This record gives sequence, structure tokens and C-alpha cells, in this order.
Amino acid sequence: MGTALVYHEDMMATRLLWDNSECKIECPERLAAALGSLRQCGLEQRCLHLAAREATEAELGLVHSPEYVALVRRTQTLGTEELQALSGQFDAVYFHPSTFHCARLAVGAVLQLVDAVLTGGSNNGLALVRPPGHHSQRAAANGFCVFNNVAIAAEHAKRKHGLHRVLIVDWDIHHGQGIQYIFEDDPSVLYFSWHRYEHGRFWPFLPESDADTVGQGQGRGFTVNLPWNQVGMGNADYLAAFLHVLLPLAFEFDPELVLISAGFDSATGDPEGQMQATPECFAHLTQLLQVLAGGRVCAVLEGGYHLESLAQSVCMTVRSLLGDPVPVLLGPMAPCQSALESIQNVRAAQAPHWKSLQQQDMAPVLSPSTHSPEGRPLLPLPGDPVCKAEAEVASLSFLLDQQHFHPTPPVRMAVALTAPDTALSLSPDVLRQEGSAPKWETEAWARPHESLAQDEALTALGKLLYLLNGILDGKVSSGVASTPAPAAAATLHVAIRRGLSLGAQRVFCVVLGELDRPLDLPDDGRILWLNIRGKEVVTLSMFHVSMPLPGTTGGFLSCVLGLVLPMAYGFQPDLVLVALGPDHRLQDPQAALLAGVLRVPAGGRVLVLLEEESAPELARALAQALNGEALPSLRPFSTASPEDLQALRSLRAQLQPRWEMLRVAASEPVQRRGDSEPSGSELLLEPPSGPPTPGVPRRQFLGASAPPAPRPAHQ
Ligand code: Q9C
Ligand code: ZN
Repeated sequence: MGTALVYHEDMMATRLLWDNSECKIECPERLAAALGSLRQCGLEQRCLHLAAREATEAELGLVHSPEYVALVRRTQTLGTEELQALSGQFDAVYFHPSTFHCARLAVGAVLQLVDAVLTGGSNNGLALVRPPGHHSQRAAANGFCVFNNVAIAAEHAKRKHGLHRVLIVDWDIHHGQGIQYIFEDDPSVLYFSWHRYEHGRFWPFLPESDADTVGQGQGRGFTVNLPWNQVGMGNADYLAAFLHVLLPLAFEFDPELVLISAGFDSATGDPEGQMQATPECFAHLTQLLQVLAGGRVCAVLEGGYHLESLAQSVCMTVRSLLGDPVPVLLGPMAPCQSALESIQNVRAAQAPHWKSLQQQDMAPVLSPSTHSPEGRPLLPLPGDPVCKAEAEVASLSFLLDQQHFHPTPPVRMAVALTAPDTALSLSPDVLRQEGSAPKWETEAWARPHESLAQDEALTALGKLLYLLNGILDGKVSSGVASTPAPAAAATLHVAIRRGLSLGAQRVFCVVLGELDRPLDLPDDGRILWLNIRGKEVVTLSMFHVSMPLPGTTGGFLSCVLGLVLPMAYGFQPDLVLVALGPDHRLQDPQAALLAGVLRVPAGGRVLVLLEEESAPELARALAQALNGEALPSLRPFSTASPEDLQALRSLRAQLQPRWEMLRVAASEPVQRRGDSEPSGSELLLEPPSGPPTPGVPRRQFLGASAPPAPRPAHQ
């Protein structure tokens, strides 16, 4: 088991033999940089190595025409001038005498990876390959791509392993139009791509890269395009796209395998993408995808042309695949207006095809025509808008430097249960915590609380305090603790106070069941309290929210993806406390999902507090989720009820002035008392003021509370 790394040094052989400024960026050094940095970070040594092999012609034939395969085969014997002439027949392509060999190795590497993951040889993995694949078509090379590595792998997973649902996530900054064409009428492959588009003014200049292209025939709704219309998109924009577009659809699709077209030209510093997502963002994206398909995730290198940015982003991806907690994201987390317009448009275009997007007020934003009547792209406008305000653009070297030190806690997961935990059958790397805080210290914390007077409650509190200390000290990443039910409220109260006293600056409490927010806790923005229970939505402040537990799996998912995670990303907590109190009514797979996804924004620092009377299965499900193991399926998927959706809509409207990661649309009208929710048609008739907004008014703290404090000093 573990994480597979597939590679072959022969894939460094293909290179550009003549002058061509467009193609020269796809160079052998890309692989050397990625691999070198994996070695340097000690990550390569932790992977399982699989040798790449050449794909057979039958395998190439899963996607490509025999004539095209023959054409590429003939390039082996051509001279430089003939190679150059042939290359000129395609858009942004070069051939080399080794191209056929390299391209067959690239396909074979991905097939080796998929076979290993689908036969249980490894949990997940990365294929480091050249040439890339996602632009390549049935009978055409395109955009540095010769054979469509990922498309062939998806087809192979269907034919050879009998899969029915494969998700392809293309986070490369270019549109993988090749993959789109190959699967456009196929409902068994869900293809998601975001890409630099600039209203059609960026390569490959295709109208079918826009959000309103959703697939054909049976495949309608299984092509999902998220075009970025400005450069400068960053971590918040990418995460908003995952939370509000990709993940809801992916959960509803319920893939058996996730393939990532992992191009890193979407990272900061890349000359092609001109975006600003930091390498850490790819650790988050990867870990979020690992909650799908039982963790069967295969990442496949596509683009990425800034060697340092590429190398660091590859390392971040592999760290997540290995299960390490992710580095927290720094900086303000608010998607820009242009990103929100794109998100709104793709949600509107996909809403007819996905239950998880229905019944939510949706209308596309009117955007300027992207193509001339003849179908040719319009010329770039001088001074095209950029998403980020100039002042907010951190220097590249700063962004790439901040990753110098991400210590990984020696223990990923500890259980500190009061009931005997020997029957739990946990993975051997889960620590069964023996230690307890000193008696005097435990008693001091317990003193003000009557319910903590009992011996059992004190013992539980001692274990919890010890665990909390380990987490905030960087010795343990996450943990599960328990307490007798009558002591639950007081124990949670102590945990919050102790967390703050140990240096946590922001604690996110996600509370299920009958536990009230202690009255004497400071309401100064250091604690975000979200109680999921109760009859109705109550927003006591931007930091004190209560809502009903959705009665359906669909409603629960919308709550987790559309509310809990956006708030977590906006708050950037140092510590997440999940408390399952009396009558929490959460099913084990739901609890596991909640804990598993909260790990991501929290950089792994999640502590779950259970009642010791809960079933051992619940403790096990939580421990596995926090240890980065595969999550159980939420099936059967039940659609969110109108009440669930109404509660979420009203909460979103109340909270999004402060929690901007909740936004799913650009410039939503501010809600005034007594106003009804705007209907879709009203939005259509009144598009947000004029053409695309350059830049965003950011960080408007409309709530009474202060913005988050600066990052804590502790690690
Ligand atoms: N300045 C991949 O990333 N040139 N292919 C575009 C725009 C072609 C990219 C020129 C870029 C191909 C796999
Ligand atoms: Zn690319």
C-alpha cells in the first residue's frame, strides 16, 4: 500500500531541436526539477516506486486513431527538418526522434499507476511524465501533448477494470480540450477543468472552453468548464471553485477513481498561467480530492513551466498523497469578483444536470461576447483586468520562500479514549495515548465546573489536556478524546480555554447536539462557534451560529461543503474542536466526512470530543478519517430537502458579508430587513454594475467583529 511514484528517466529525452519561443518551455529540466525536489524533501524515499513501461499500440488505440499512431511512430526516423515541418502541422507541438518512445512511456506510466491503485498495490500515486497529454486528440497532437495520457487511463480503467464512474480533475491552467472532446458524450467520465480564458482571448481560443459547454447527448452535465476571465487567481479563488463547483458535483457523481490532470502552470510564477496560487494550495486541492473514491487518486503531470514553482507544487501534492497534514494557507481568503462571476456562471449552466445545484437561486452573469461572429477570438484588450489589486501581489520569491519549513508532527493521529480502546482495530500508526496532564493541572482546570468533580470526568479531562498540549506543541497532528456525557459541555469549555492559553489564536468549534456555548467565553473573534442542531437558524453574531442538522445526506453535504468548509477557510483556525454532544444524530460516515474534510483547512489540527458512551464504531470511523484513511461512502445519496436548503440559503445570506468564502455569486445584493431573497430573474434583469469589475473591494468587515488576528507564532 502507500503512495506510488511512477517515472522513467527516458522521458527526459524528448526536447526541442530548433528555435521556437512558444515550445521551448516544455523542457527536460521540468522532470529533473520535480524529481530533484521530491528527493531533497525526503518524499521520493517514502513512495513506492513503479517502473514506467511503454503503452502498447492497442492501449493507444483506446483513444487515438491507428493513422495518427502510425504518424507519430514514423517520427522516430525523421531528420530535424522533417520533424520541424511535421510539427508545424499542429498547434504548439514539437517532435523529436525520441518522442514516440517518451510518449508511449508517459501513457504506460499512467497505466501502471492506475493498475496499482485499482488492484490494491497502492492507495494513490503520482506519474511524473513528459510529454503531457490533455490537449492531445484522437488524431492530433496539440499544445505540447502527443498522446492523451489521462484520457487513455480513464478508458483503460473502464475497459480493463470495469469501472463505471471516473472523475477527471484538470487543474492545469490550460483547457484540456482533448479530454473534453474524447468524453463529451460519455456519462461515465466526469471531466472538470478550470482554465485561463479571458473571455476567449487566451490559447487555445475555443468557444467550447466556456462554462456553457456541458457535454453532448447522454454526456450532458459531465463536462464542467470553469473559465477564469482574469489572470491573478489565487488560493481563495481555487478553493471556492472546489467547494462550490467541483466537490458538490463530485460527491453526487460518486466516482470510483479520481484522475488529476495535474498541471502546475496554474501555480504562482508560471509564465503561461500568470496566476497566484501558492504551492501549498495544491496540497489542499489534493487532500480535498482524497475524500472521494475511497482515496483512489492518481495525479498525472501535465504542464508547469516555472521550475521552482513546479517543483514545490509537486512536493505539496505528494505530501498530501502520503497523508501528511497540509500546511495552512496564509493571507486573506476571499474570492475576487471575476472568480465569483465564473463560479456563478458554471453553477447556472450545470444546475439542470445536478441535484446538488438545484433549488438555489441561480442566474448567469451577462458577460461580454467572447468571440467574433466568424468564431475567431477577439484580440487582447490593452490593460486587461487582473484579479488582484497590485498592492496585494506578494513577490514571487516571498511566496516560494514561505514554504521553507513545514514541520510534520511525528504523530499523525492519537486516540485518548477513557473506555478501553483495544477493541478498536486501528491502523498501527495510530497512537493510543497513555499520557495524562498532571493531576494538579487537571484539577485546576476542572475546579470551576461542578460536572467535572467526578473521578471519571477528571481522568477524561487529564487525557484530553495532554492531547491538546501535544497538538498545539506540534507533536501530534490530530486526535479523538472522550468524556462522560454529563461532563461534555464543561470539558469542551476547558478545551477551548486551554487551547487559547496554549497559544491558539483562532479556535473553530463545530458542535453537534445539545451543547451550549459557554456564556463566559470571550466574543472577540478568537472563537468561531457553529452549532449544528436545533430547530432553526440563529445568527447571534458572525462568530456564533446555530442551525438545524440537515435531515438528508444531500443536505448534510451542502452544509459541509457550502458552509462549514468555507467558514473554516475564512477563519483560518489554528485548532478545530469538533464536539459530538448528546443527541447529535450524526451517522458514522457523516461524522467521518466532517472530521476528514475539516483536517484540510485546519492543517491537520483537529480534535474530536466524543461521549464515552458512544459506540466504538464511531470512534474508529473518526480515528480513520483523521488519520487520512479512506472515508466510508455516504450512500445512498438522498437529495437535500427544501427545508435544509432554505436554512443554508438564509445562513449564507446572513453570514457572507463577513465570511466571504461562502459566496457563490458576484455582487449579490445586500439583504435588508424585510427584503425577500432576490429571484433568479431579478438577478438576470439587473446584472452587477456594468462590465467585469476590475479588482475587488476586499476584506470588508461589515460585522461588528474584528478581522482575524495575525498568524500565531507556534508551529
Ligand atoms: N501564450 C500544457 O500546459 N502555447 N500545454 C500557448 C500562450 C501553448 C500548454 C501560448 C501552451 C500549451 C500541457
Ligand atoms: Zn497547461
